[in-house]
Amino acid sequence: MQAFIEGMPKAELHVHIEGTLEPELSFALAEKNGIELPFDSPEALIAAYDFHDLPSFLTIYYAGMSVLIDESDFYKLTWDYLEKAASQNVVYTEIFFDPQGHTSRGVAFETVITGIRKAQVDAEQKLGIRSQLIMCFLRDMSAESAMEHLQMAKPYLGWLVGVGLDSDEYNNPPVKFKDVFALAKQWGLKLTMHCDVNQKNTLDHIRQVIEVIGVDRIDHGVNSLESDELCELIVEKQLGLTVCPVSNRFVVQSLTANEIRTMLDKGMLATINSDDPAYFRAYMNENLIELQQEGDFSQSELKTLMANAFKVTWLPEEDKAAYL
Ligand code: ES4
Ligand code: ZN
Repeated sequence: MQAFIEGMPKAELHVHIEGTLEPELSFALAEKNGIELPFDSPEALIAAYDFHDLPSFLTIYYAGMSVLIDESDFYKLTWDYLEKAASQNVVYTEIFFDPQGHTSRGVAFETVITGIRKAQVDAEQKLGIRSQLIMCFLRDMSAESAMEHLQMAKPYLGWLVGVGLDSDEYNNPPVKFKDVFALAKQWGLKLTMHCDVNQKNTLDHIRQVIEVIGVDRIDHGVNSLESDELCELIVEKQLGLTVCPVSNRFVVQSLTANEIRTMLDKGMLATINSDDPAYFRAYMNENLIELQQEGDFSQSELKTLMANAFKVTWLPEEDKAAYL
């Protein structure tokens, strides 16, 4: 089964590039940039990963970004992720980035997006892994800040396939960003938003992303199973759900294997993803292997999960067909 999983051509649709920052690279960049880390070694840094909910994770995740300063840092971060993903037979990936996590520290938008883009182009040429970029807004910052960042992205629209919404969901509903997402849609960008697992007002948020924002996909969205009506809407609209099993374990102490199987049984387009693989210590293969073990998934179910991912990618239809 492990060999089957490792050998499958895979697509990943929910991975935060800042969440792929490995402790070893953190140390190398800290040294290069003259930044002092409050740990003696990469191992000590990993030992300090103490996540039990979204806020406790996000604190560590944002602190980790402090070593990313110049274009070459964003290049190396992205290159290393793409190299790792390619080594796991990921043939296509849609990558999130959080520009506000960098501009708020004085790093220019252009520095961030150019470093990421150059690595994407090189990785496609040299490693054969194709990728597209999704700009996320931090939902615990203002709608005005999100709008400013959307405007900053205007000269780079050709490098973006869509926009997303991440960070702390508490008291930050999707509708807060209605105008920002409406403009992004007008500009031809695809839309997705996080509806993280077990957040306050989670069913309201899922309803908002579908009915008010009009998203093309939902990130996580596991709690939709609590409402037959929302499940039916998700099936009817053929919305992909980018579920992240190992990430879920930090919030609900489960890889949500039962929920993922229920989604498949209902005809919902569930997909499997790594979210923040360096922090959660699990890339695509590890997510799939652990999920298979928890839920005793068959090869046919795993194939369905991966076919779902290719179906709901934001590739042109004719390119999608090549993978299905
Ligand atoms: C995230 Cl797991 C998770 N949830 C919300 N926002 C995020 N950004 C990076 N990882
Ligand atoms: Zn995420």
